[in-house]
Amino acid sequence: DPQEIRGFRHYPGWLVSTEQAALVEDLRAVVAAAPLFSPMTPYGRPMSVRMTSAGRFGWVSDRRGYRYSETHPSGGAWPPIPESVLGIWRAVSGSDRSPECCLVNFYAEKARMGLHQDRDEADFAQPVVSISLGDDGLFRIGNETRGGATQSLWLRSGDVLVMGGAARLLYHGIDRIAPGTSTLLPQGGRINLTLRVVT
Ligand code: MD3
Ligand code: FE
Repeated sequence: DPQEIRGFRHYPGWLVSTEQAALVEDLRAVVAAAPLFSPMTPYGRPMSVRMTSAGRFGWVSDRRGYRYSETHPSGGAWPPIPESVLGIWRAVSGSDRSPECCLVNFYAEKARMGLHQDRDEADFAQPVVSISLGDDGLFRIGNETRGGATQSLWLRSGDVLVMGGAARLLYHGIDRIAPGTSTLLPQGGRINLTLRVVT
C-alpha cells in the first residue's frame, strides 16, 4: 500500500531483491544496445548523471536543447522497453496507455540532478512512474514554480514512485546519493528508471 506525499504515490520496497536483480540483468542488455552517455546541457556542461533510454522515444540533450528523439546519439533506434519494466507500469500507473519512453539514469557516487520540471511530454494527465535500484538517493520535491519550501525523501532500491495529478508538474531533483547503501550493483551507484507517455 502506497504512502502519499505531496500527491506522489510512494511504494517503498515494491520490488523484492530477486525482481531487482532481474531488472538489472534486463538493463544490462538495454545498455549494451544503447550505451550510457553524458547529456550536454544547453549551457555546454555535461550532466553528472549518465543516461540512455528504451522505447520508441529517448530523452536527449545537446547544444540544440532538450528533447525526445527516436534515435540514440549514435544514430540507431532505442531498444524495446523490457517486459519486466512494462509489468510495473501496468501494476501501478492506472494508465490505459503504454509507456513510450523508459529513461535510464545512472548516478555514480557524486552525481546529482538539479531541481527541474518534466514538461516535454504532450499530455500531463499521463502519469510518470519511477523505479529506484542500487544506492539510496535523496529526492527533493518543490512546488509548481521555482522557490518555496521543499520536502525530501530517500528513495531506496526497489522503491516505486508514481507522479500523477497535480504532482506531475512539481519541481523535483536528486540532491545526493548515499554510497554503499545497497549491494545490488557490484560497482555501486544508483539507477533510476522513469516511464513516460510522450505523445
Ligand atoms: C516528478 N529523475 O528523470 S525520479 C527525471 O531519480 C528525474 O533520476 C529523478 O527527475 C531520478 O526527470 C527523479 C522521480 C520523478 C521522475 C519524474 C517526475 C519525479 C517526477 C516527473 C514529474 C514529476
Ligand atoms: Fe524529472
